[in-house]
Amino acid sequence: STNTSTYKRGAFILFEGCDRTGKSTQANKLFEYLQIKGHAVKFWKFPDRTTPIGQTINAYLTNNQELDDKAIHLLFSANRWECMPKMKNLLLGGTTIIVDRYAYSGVSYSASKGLDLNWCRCSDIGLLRPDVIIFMDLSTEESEKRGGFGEERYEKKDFQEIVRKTFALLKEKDDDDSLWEVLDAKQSVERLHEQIVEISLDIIENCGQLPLKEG
Ligand code: DGP
Ligand code: NA
Ligand code: NA
Repeated sequence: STNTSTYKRGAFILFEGCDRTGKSTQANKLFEYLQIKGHAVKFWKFPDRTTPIGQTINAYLTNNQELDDKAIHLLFSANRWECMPKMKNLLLGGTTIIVDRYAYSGVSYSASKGLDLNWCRCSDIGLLRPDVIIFMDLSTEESEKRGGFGEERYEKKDFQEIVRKTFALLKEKDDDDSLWEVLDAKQSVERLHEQIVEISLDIIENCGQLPLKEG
């Protein structure tokens, strides 16, 4: 017999933030933690550079290909859309997904180049919504101290400064402000991990009763 009362979908846990804020480190640590504890969990990284669209994005980010700002924006968005069926199936099947970057990076990075913020949001309308956004917040001075930025297109101090402000604006404009967990990324790796585990276990425990959100 089916017992719907014990059915639980997976949680969609999203990490967002500027470059060099420790996002990927924490996302990976959380993934390993949940795996060891026996949770059904998958890790997802955007942009997913392995698909044909992702390969074009990679060529753009590594400065090997030029593309119009709006065209690359739409490719980043398409890269998320192409993953939706798989992500949706996993979540409905009870697997928690830890996602490193998503549409919030999409809007923040593109709007920071001067594209209209509301135009930037359009192509992501209808994507699955995360259950929580763990936002790793760090001043650009601090992130630069951490061994400096890399060689990729957006990894420049002045630009990162604007991206950080745009992320803050997105949080402010979000109707669902409770979705955002802003963490001070200056703390130690272990201290941050403890907070992230606590937040995530709570989300995993409680999101099961809620439908997946699209919008
Ligand atoms: P990462 O692999 O996390 O270092 O991301 C690569 C770079 O691309 C990083 O500087 C952030 C940026 N980025 C990630 N997603 C998007 C997006 O959807 N749109 C734009 N314009 N930039 C993005
Ligand atoms: Na990067
Ligand atoms: Na992306």
